[in-house]
Amino acid sequence: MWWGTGPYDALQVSVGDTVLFRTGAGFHDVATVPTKAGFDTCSMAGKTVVGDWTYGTTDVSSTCQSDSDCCVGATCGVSGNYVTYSFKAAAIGDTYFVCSIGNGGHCQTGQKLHVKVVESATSYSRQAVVDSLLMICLSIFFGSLWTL
Ligand SMILES: [Cu+2]
Repeated sequence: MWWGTGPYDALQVSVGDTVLFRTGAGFHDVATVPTKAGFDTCSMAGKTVVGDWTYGTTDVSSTCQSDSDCCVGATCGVSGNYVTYSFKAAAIGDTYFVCSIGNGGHCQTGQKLHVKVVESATSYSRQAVVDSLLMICLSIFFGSLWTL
């Protein structure tokens, strides 16, 4: 995900997937807002900054360093001249990512992304297997009725 040239369509991923944000070093941050309404209107109320860098550098900013929600573990990284933030889709649900720079100004230009986490593909295929087994059992059952 190139972070900076919105608008982006909502992105659907599976549990266990990772979404990697990559952006120009120190010109943008990565934050989340708690509601769809806040996302739609680019309201930064209740925002959580999850990745932030000193302006024009690949260094994690000092405010980020003293914030337990920001660049936790290995979530923030450097890739050449770019900085990265990786979001691990741990649970089903919606996360509303925005760039909060300019008190929502960057968000207004389309720098925001709705990530929808759905059940993992593996679970879906398991469900399909269960369904097809059920169909086989039913057809055996009905098949035996015909022979009675
Ligand atoms: Cu930005």
